[in-house]
Amino acid sequence: MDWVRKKNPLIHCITNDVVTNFTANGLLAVGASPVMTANHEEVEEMARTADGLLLNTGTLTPYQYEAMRLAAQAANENQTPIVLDPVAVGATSYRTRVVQAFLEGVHVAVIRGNGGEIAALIGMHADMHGVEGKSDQPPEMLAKEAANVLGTVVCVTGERDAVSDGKHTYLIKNGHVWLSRVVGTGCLLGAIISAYIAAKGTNVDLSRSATEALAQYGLAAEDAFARSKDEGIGTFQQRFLDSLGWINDDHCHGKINVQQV
Ligand code: ATP
Ligand code: TZP
Ligand code: MG
Ligand code: MG
Repeated sequence: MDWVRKKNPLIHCITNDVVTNFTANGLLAVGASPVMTANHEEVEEMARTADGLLLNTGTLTPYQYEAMRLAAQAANENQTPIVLDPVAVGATSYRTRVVQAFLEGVHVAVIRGNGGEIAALIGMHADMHGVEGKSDQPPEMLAKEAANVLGTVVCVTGERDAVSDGKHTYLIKNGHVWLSRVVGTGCLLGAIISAYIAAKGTNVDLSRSATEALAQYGLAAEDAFARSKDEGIGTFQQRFLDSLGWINDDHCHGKINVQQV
């Protein structure tokens, strides 16, 4: 996270009601500055000022959808990178329909979702259970297919994570299963990918920047588990924020489990 700490990017988040506080604290921990607003009177101005825009559909309403559209247009005009977390796409037809329509009008740099959400977004079979979702496809194949169909970098997360821009595909095995027992860890990951690519700049290979962000996030979770396994997931959540605050490139040396596939 050294790049993020050096640049202190401002990340404008239009995200869900469940994870707002956790996302803001996680962004601060890695050295970014969060700002949350969906107010139609100011979203365009805020998106123009920001270094990155995170859009998360977790508690999507028609008002918030319009805020996302306005902010995304301003971000596109300003070449500010957008990260989309299509939470629960595939769980209801409304979400699937509006997120697919949204992607026709704007360019997003990175999409991050679980296997079910990414599969549903491209019309493949998805096994959805509210915000949780799985695909029967291996993550690396799904990420590559979705990247080609959507023309963007795609991160598919779960037990193993995959990142693809359609040409280059990476498999990341860092992480811990306890991440799936704390709400908002997928949502925070989207925000941290946004901070990472905002800090590194869009001239740098986005799939590599996203891969690095995922691997370091996973390592922070491994570190947090080692320091909370005798306590439980409440302590794990706090230790995870601690680890995100400490993690740096030196700390990750030799522990990153990434392969190009
Ligand atoms: P879901 O709602 O289906 O849990 P999500 O949007 O919360 O999805 P996840 O796929 O859980 O997102 O990913 C969040 C983080 O948790 C990622 O860093 C991912 O690598 C990690 N993760 C999820 N499940 C596991 C697991 N079984 N083992 C290791 N890491 C995991
Ligand atoms: N309901 C709507 S959004 C949300 C819930 C439970 C949070 C989902 O968070 P994550 O990061 O996808 O687990
Ligand atoms: Mg989750
Ligand atoms: Mg999610």
